[in-house]
Amino acid sequence: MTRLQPDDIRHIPSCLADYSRDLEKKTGRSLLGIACHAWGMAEDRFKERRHLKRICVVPVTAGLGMISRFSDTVAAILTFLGCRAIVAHQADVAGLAEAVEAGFDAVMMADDDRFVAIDLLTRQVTDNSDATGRGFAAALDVMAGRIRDREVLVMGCGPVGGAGAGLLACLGARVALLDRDRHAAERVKNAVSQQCPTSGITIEQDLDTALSRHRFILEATPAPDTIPRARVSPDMRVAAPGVPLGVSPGAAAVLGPHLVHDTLEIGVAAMAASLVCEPARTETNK
Ligand code: PYL
Repeated sequence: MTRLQPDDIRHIPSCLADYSRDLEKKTGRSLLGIACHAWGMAEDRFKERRHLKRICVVPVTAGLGMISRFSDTVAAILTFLGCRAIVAHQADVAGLAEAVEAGFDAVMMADDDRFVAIDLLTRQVTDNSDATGRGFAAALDVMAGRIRDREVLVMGCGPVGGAGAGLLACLGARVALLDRDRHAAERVKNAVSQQCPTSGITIEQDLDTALSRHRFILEATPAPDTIPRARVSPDMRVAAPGVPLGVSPGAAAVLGPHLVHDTLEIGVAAMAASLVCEPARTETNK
């Protein structure tokens, strides 16, 4: 997982309203709408319930330490969605204890390996990688005007790509996987086939061939410029959770409004939707 830098998130709190409007123009759904779609839940249900969960974001100093304004940015996204969220006054164990002792319903915290939302009552754990993969898959679904029966290329078979592939398969897409590590692709294929037995999952061998065959792409690699200008056309739709952005500047210019990418917003919003609405892990929502 790529570690965010302060410059990756500095802009987020002041741009959330514009970003949500931009998403609505691109996909027909707002940031809140895409987050709900990631779990197959209605926006009204989220709006009815979002005040019920008091969320405490706890900074974590372990490993490489805190990222400047990371916790504030997470709290800003939650607040923008109408959730009740604050950042703990202390970090680490003291911050977690502060949240529990103050009666918060959930905590969100990240070290260098995992970023999770924990419901302190139900004990549900929502991982940012899972939420991000589902959120961007949901964005691709609405960009495509429903992804059912469409062929989708998932680039990058890590936790984010795997979660996105799972939701896309459960939404009825014909998913093709691509990863430099074939074993990673095989692992995702096996996991998705169990999650969604009716899905027909294939594995692509070659990037250029795969890009030439697919209009709908989930780019979930940690590498820049995996999709070059020469391989894109205006009729393509790309959802790109990968950090840094895997679409080259030239390719992004061609795609224009048909590219969705961010560094934290959709993933955190999908975590919030999972916290607030506690989606039952049904077929689509596993
Ligand atoms: C959650 C992000 C999404 C992409 N990469 C992930 C990352 O940067 N993880 C590290 C987060 C560290 C946060 C730090 C703090 O400020 O609490 N421990």
